Amino acid sequence: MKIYFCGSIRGGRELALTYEKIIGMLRGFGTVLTEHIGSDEMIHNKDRVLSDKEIHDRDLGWILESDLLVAEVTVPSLGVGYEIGRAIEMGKPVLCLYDAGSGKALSAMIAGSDKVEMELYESPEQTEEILKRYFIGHALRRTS
Ligand code: 6K6
Repeated sequence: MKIYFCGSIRGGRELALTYEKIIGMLRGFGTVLTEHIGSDEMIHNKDRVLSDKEIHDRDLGWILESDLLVAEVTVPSLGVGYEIGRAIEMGKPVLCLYDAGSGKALSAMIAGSDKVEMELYESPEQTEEILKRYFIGHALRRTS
């Protein structure tokens, strides 16, 4: 199972630690293609040498290659919104995680889309239960 995880980079890094925790949990369900999103150091070291076009083309290639996309959508990010839209176009399943206690507004284009599965959480630890439920359901849908 190849998982593409999305989280804000240039939109703001205040939830980087949450991304790191979610990526750690996702590793229990498959290969995370975008492990660097949880680490400021990796983003700077790995991508400092890449142009924006190279980052865009590489990331789209990974979305195409992935089995599903998991997006943390609390911090508004143009890149995350774009990736969700492109993944939907490609027919990929999309799970969105949103911190309901963050006080941040979620775009209607995500909250109102019936092409994404939206899950609200109030602490990063809660996402573990959400992911377990989602991946068990996903595996069942694939075998039925
Ligand atoms: C280093 C410092 C600032 O930017 C970088 C390197 N940039 C990126 N590296 C890897 N993935 C990226 C980069 N910029 C955007 N992305 C993709 O878009 C990721 O897969 C994220 O899910 C999403 C973040 O978009 P923004 O708009 O918040 O940057």
